[in-house]
Order: sequence, then structure tokens, then C-alpha cells
Amino acid sequence: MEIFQLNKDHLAQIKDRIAIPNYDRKKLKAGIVHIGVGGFHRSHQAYYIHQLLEKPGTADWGICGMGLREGDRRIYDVLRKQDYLYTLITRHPDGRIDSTLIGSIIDFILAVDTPKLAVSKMAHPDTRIVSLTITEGGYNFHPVTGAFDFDHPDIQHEIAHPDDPKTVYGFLAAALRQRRENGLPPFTILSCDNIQHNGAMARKMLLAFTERQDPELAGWIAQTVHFPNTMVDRITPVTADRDMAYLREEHGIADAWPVTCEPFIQWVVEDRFSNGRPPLEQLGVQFVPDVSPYEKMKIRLLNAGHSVLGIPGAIHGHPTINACMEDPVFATFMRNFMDLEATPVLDPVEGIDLEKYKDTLEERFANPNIKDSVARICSESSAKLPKFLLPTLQKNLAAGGPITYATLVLAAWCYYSDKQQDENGAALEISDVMSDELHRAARETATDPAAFLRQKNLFGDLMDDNRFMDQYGLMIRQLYGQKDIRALMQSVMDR
Ligand code: CS2
Repeated sequence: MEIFQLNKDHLAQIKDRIAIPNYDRKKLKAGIVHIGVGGFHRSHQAYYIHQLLEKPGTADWGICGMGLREGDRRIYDVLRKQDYLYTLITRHPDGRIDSTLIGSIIDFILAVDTPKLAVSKMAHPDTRIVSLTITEGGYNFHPVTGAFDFDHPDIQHEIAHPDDPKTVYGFLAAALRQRRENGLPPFTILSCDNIQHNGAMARKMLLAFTERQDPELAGWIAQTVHFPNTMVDRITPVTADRDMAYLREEHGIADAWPVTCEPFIQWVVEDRFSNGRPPLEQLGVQFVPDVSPYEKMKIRLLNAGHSVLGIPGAIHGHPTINACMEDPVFATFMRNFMDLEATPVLDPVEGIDLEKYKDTLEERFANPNIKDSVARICSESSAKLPKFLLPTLQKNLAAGGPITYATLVLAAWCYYSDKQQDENGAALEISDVMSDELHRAARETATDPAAFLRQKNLFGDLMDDNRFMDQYGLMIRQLYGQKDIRALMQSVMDR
């Protein structure tokens, strides 16, 4: 089979091999500027928008990608060469694979190279939404106080030089200032990051920043800009060589950076927009007055469930989440955590049967074709575990509920940060902005079993709870003594 480089000039040649966009990309306007074009944006929002653009009358809602960091250069280079086209490979549990060419991204600006162009794009009358997937770290809040971190050198620079933006806040402020001066309505700021109250967080941070930089602008933002909260969901593993190979072999397409994902997709959004929105309800996006019950459910079951498998899984030497699910000890441990500890302290969610939701999670995690690495799940655990796992633990401590599953995971995280190897002696692939601090704290465990917990920025006052400390001490002793996480998991379930 002849191999075609993916770009617009080859669409005619590949249209019989793969589903291609049915809309005229040249006629689209960029109604959305998206900051942070990673795999997740491409499997989720860009896919929803792609499906929308296949319907008539929706040409205002194309996406212009934007990267604010040097690290975005690679995706920028790849997508530009492909006319911003890429393949989404959906892998079903039964082995079925759907591959679709996604055409909803129609432009990409690398703001590190062309900051003025980036600002004027966001300030353009066509732009009605600026959406974000910038990860937890991108929000620039202080881990202990939750307040905006003014000490960051780029932030200091932007406050003194509003015309030379560096961070997301500098860019958003510069663009909103231009819109205001030009008499244009603001855009909506739509956070799609996996953090609770993501819109409220973006609002609080942008207002703190602009109050320092330009108080008048801050007042206008407070009055006119909407920041809907959203809950986003689709498991999207890191793209692997097998994905590129599959497209070449199966479809004769050379795509330098496709995205693989699971079939499941969900997006729950608060219906508050500053300047119109795409009719995504046609595609099953749920518009609701308040997303908090949905995000709480997802973070405490799905994301926490991932970590409950991932941290012990890394220690045991399971490479992927589905490998963990094939191990009955891990699978039962995870379900028990959800049933016994997480669910009893969750509020009911309208229209959702939590038992069914958890059954679906088990099926999703077990999908043998997704091969989501435990290394991805364990990355940035310092940002994840305090948000995903601690609320369940704290609620159970307050209510006298069970705590052993969550406690085991924290003890395992300490062991993982200390040893940095799995039980077979293989080095762990650890990626965490706090990895040095975590390692330093965990290393003291041999002489001070509670050393890891002294990181108050992560654990708050957890150490003051005697019931927790007894359990934690027991787990640490067993883990460091036996060096067999799987046996420890089994013993927790046998109690
Ligand atoms: C994962 C998420 O990063 C993680 O720890 O739990 O990336 C998860 O796959 C997504 O939130 C699914 O929507």
C-alpha cells in the first residue's frame, strides 16, 4: 500500500481508507482559541467540535490551537506540517478500532515566537471562547494557601510589562484589554482541566492577577467574563510508536502524532457563556446549572481509582492500568476502595446510578487495548493525590468511616518516592515537579516513620489524627518489612 503523508493535499487519496472531515475547512472561522493542545484536548474537545462541524450551520466554531511554552513547539511543528490534521484512534475493548481524521483545529499559534499575534488572535471578533487545558501547575496557585502566587518571575515581569505577556494570565489580560478598548464583548474562559471548580479557579486567579496589573480591567472582567465550570472525561494514554505503525500499516497514512483514546467520552458544562456557545448539546454534552456533584464523583472515583491502582501497580511492576485490572488482587482492591471508602462519603448525583458508574469504570480501566501506563497515572502525584484521594480519607476520618484502603495508597506513595524502584529493582519512571522534595521527605522514613506526612503543603494536619497515624504506621512497617505490596493489599482485604 502506498503511504501518504497526512496533509490537506492528500485527502483525496486517503478518503477511501479513513473517515475524513465532511466540511470545508477553508470556510471555518476560529470561534475558539484553545491553549494547551495535548492529547487530551485532541481526543475530547477537538473531537466534539469536529463532530459539530459535520453538521450544517456550525462553521463559526473552528479551533485555533495555541501554545504558550517552549515545550509546545513539538506539537506545533507536527501539526503545522499536517495542516493541523491528525488521526484519532479509538480502541474498543473487543479489539475494534475506529480511526477518524479530525479537522476541527484550523490554525495554531506558538505564542513564545509570536506573542503579539497570539494576543490579537484572542482579541479578534471571531474568537468567542478561550478554552484551557494547562494542567494544575498552569493555574499558578500557592499549594498551601490556594492564593495566587505573585512570586513567580514571569508574573512579576507581566505585572510590570503588560505588553509583554508570558503566562496564560498575561495573555488573557492583554487580549481582554484589547477587546475592551475595541468595544468588543469578552470571550468566555472555559477551563477543561481536571481540577475541581476549574472555572472558579481560573476566575479567582485571573482577577487576582489583573487587580495588580490593571485594576480597571479587573473590574470589567469581574462584571462581564463568564468562567463556566466543567467536568471532562476521556481516558487518553500517551501516544505510542504502535499507534503510528498501525496507521501506516492499516491505512497507509503517515501521521507523526496521532491520538489514541477509549470509546467513552463525557463533558458536563455549566451553561454560562459571555459571547455565545456551540450547540454541543446536539452531541450529548450535558449543560447543567452546577457541575460540582459530577466533578466530585469523577475525581473521587475515576481519578482516585486510577491512583489506587497506579501507585501500588508501579511498585509491584505492573506496566499498565489494564495489567493491574487483570490482577484480581488489584481489581478487587480498587473496587473495594470505591465501594467501602469513596462512595459512602459522596453525595448522590442526579441522573446517575453510582453502582453502574463504577461498573463502567471497571470496564474502562480493564480495556486491554488502551494500555495506559501507570507512569502516566503516577505523574504529578503531588498535584493529584491531595485532590483525588485526601477528601475521601478526611471525610471518613471525620465520620468514623473505614480508612485502610486510602491509607495504604499513601504509605505506598511514600515507599514509591523513597525507593524509586519497583519490587524487582527496576527504576521507576517518576515525573513530578515535587519529586526531589518527595524523595527527600520519604528517605527519612527509616528513622522517622511519619517523615513523609510532615509535608504539610500536601497533607495538611493529617498527622494530628491518631486513628490515621496508627494505620499508616502499621502499613509503613509492613511495606518496608515484607517488601510485598500485593500481599499487603490482600491482607487489608482479609481483615
Ligand atoms: C488520570 C486522568 O492523570 C490521571 O491520573 O486519572 O488523566 C484520567 O485518565 C482522565 O481524567 C480521564 O478523563
